[in-house]
Amino acid sequence: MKNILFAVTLIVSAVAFADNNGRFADVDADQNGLVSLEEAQSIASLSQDFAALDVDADGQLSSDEFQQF
Ligand SMILES: [Ca+2]
Ligand SMILES: [Ca+2]
Repeated sequence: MKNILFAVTLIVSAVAFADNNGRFADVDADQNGLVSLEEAQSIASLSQDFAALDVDADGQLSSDEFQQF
């Protein structure tokens, strides 16, 4: 039973990761490879976490910074 739960957890994590990767291109509306605060507004929780995610504080999220979301 525990093994099944573990497998389900792995699958859910993998799906969540793939979803996040796909989302970067969606959120990056002008496709410049960076997510601005304005672009981040399309996801409420992303705009809330924006300052924390923007590690180098340049006002843009790189794909690396976005992966932490
Ligand atoms: Ca952009
Ligand atoms: Ca940044």
